Amino acid sequence: MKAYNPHEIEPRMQLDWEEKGIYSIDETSPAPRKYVLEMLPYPSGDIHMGHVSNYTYGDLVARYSRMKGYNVLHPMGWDAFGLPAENAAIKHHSHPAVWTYDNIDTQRASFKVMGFSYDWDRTVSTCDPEYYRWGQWIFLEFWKRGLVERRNSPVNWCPSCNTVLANEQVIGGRCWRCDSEVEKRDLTQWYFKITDYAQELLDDLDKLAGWPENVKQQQANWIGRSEGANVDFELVDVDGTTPTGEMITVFTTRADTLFGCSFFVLAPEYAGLEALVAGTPHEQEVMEFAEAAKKVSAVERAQGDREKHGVFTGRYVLNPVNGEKVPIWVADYVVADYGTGAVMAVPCGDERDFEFARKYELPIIPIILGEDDPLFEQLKDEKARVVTEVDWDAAYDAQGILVQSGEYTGMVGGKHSPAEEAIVAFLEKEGKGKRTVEFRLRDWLISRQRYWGNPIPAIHCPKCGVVPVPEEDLPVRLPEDIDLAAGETLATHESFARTTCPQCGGEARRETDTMDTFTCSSWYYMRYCDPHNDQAPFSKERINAWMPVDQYIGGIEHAILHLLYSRFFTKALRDMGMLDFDEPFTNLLCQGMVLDAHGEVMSKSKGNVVSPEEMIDAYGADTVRVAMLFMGPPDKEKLWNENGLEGMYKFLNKIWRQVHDLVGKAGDDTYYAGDAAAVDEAQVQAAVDKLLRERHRVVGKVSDDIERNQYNTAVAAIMELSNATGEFLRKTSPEMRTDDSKAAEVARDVAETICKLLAVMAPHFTDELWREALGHEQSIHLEEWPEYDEKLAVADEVELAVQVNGKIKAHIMVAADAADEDILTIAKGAVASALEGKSIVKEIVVPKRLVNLVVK
Ligand code: ANZ
Ligand code: ZN
Repeated sequence: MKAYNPHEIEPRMQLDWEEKGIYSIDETSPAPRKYVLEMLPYPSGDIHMGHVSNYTYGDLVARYSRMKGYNVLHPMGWDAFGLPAENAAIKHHSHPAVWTYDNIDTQRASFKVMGFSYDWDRTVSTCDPEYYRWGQWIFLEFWKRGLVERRNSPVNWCPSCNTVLANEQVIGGRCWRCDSEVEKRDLTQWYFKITDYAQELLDDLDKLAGWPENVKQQQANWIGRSEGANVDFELVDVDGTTPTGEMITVFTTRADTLFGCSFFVLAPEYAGLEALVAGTPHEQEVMEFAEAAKKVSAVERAQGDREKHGVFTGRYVLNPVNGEKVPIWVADYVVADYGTGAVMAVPCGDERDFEFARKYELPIIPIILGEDDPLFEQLKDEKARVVTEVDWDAAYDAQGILVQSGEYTGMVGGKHSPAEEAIVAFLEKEGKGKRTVEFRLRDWLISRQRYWGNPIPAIHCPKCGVVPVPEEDLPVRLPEDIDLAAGETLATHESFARTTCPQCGGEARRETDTMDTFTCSSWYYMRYCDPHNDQAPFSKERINAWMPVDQYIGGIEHAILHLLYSRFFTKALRDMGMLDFDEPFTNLLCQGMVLDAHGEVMSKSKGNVVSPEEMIDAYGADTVRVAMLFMGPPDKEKLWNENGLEGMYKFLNKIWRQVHDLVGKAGDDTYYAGDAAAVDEAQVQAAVDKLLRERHRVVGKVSDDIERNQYNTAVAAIMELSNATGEFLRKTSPEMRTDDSKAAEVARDVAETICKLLAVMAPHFTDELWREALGHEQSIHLEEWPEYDEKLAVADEVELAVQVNGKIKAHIMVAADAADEDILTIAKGAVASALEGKSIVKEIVVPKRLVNLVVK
């Protein structure tokens, strides 16, 4: 038997697969289709462990699906626009395209070395004009349908990336990419109206049974639907005496708490703020405060634990339920673009208001109580306000009973409570309020002030305004001659920016912003269905045939951004009549991070990055793949451990030897150490039966584990089959495995089965065994997944009584053909407590009846 040599086998197999095109798709195949997709990588250069795990999982699913008889679409591409390319180009005085395509070449080569089964003919690089052309086309279609808007508003600006960011790209007040603190700037920008789909994006989460709960929860929170009411408070004049007739509206989910409103808060950006304080003694202080507070990002304002700051404006509004005068403050915990940017503060019921009231010594009026509150007995029938302070250390934000609330006293209050409904009904009747629904989701800001992105196809004409680029002029190509290092931008690139107006023919300027790269990754998976189409982004027929994606695999960091945007694109394109489904990804697997051996995130700065290339050099790609699969459930974090690799290499070597031995090709490496002449027929029969049983059980287990995305236990089950194989090999001679006996038949079947099960994990290794050791002509990757018979997987079981000194102490179930030593082990375990401190002097096994242990 020749030794296992991955370094010789792997490149040879890769070449063979490519020459025979075994992973290319046949669109005409009548087989049922399956679309297996991994999130496309950013071409950052070398591959890292996250790539190895993500793509190993996806490749397993694709290979398994093919063996199960599906026509599988399993493509790969590159999310190729973005800032790193631009920054690298500036640093090296080169061009982003050069850096990007170099890196794509490197990564493609690495993926080939890993043996991933992609149809390379379907590759999409988002920076390719043949791709981004259709991104521009989709932009224009969105525009026609009112899904594109250009507007001026305060936007997130990253001073280090020199560009604006979408809300989704601001994480904890910082830039998602470079971690710099994000500033607010007033700018005119382009938006996709994702909010038009807020309700459907929320509702359809219910259709996604194959998505992890936590991802759906994060999306639901991000969309953030709130049912409540807009309530009008009338402004009092500057002297604080006369109502002005002018209203300030708040959004509240808790109209039931109106009787406890002790102050009123505006966001620092509130549009009417300046007019409110103009010419008053408070003007300077308020405007200075507002200026400083604008720097606090929306995300930070939403964080409950941040210290809050505010100032009194000197003005008042009137509470619509009781006519009370309420002081108006401005504070940094109110978000400008949620609701109306104004809040009725109820410190007894809202934690943020509570903290603010404590800090600035504003009244905390108890108007809703739990029945176990010490104040409850005293106030439960109290309609008037008699208590205006509490000694609580937190707000009461649960359901409770209203007190000191006029005619509503005694009603159940809380979100969606009877009291809330009654008070909103009253306000609506009085014309002081209106039921409404608020979403936290904001429109998607898609314009970026960067070169390396998809140009927005618009033209600014001094006469006609903002005009779309005509479809026949697409794509608007990025100019190649740009000197980014010298500070040149699209806006300063005159030959790009200067153009003529498609409507009036007059002199005009191109839009020089590019689109957020997330627009490119919102539909790449659609293009894979029809990648060479030059008439449309894709044909309806092709896309309906392949989509939705059956299994999508990628990082949890995309739980909101990419997945939400893709869902929006799908719905918008559906409404344009381009496709016939509502959701792009039926099943989603979010892989857990691969951490170092100490549980730390791998990073260049920490110097703890493990290089997949080095591991492949040492052990071959197959070992790396199976070791990765074995490390743990794919959706959990995994600690990378070098020993796992060594162990897996040994395991593959063991399988190599066993498969050869099973078909009598191990030569001197055979496991058999016995004397063929002195064979015990019954023992051989038992070994054959047991191996056959294991074979069926393990195929069942591995199939089931793969269907449930539990690849680590699938590997473990194959190890169990290997153990049973070892036992069998020790008891049967090579001759017995090559004649026409039952033993030989089972041996060959098990050899083929092991190879097939492992084929989805270690594709080169198994293909070599399949052809070289098992003598097949064709690649194993054209074979079918092994069948199994559940009935053969379980041994007949019998019940045995277990006696200790003649007294029955337990009953056990054992396989009908279990060996005495196995029965004794199980029996001793079952009566362990009766054996404690005793020594066994005699062990008796009466087959199929009982076990008796004599102890002293
Ligand atoms: C009075 C009240 C009393 C409130 C109470 C809550 C509890 P969700 O559920 O997230 O929609 N709010 C409204 N607009 C705001 C803004 N622009 N910035 C910060 N907070 C704002 O939250 C709705 C509640 O958040 C609203 O209901 C309002 O406070 C506050 F016991 O009104 B509530
Ligand atoms: Zn014009």
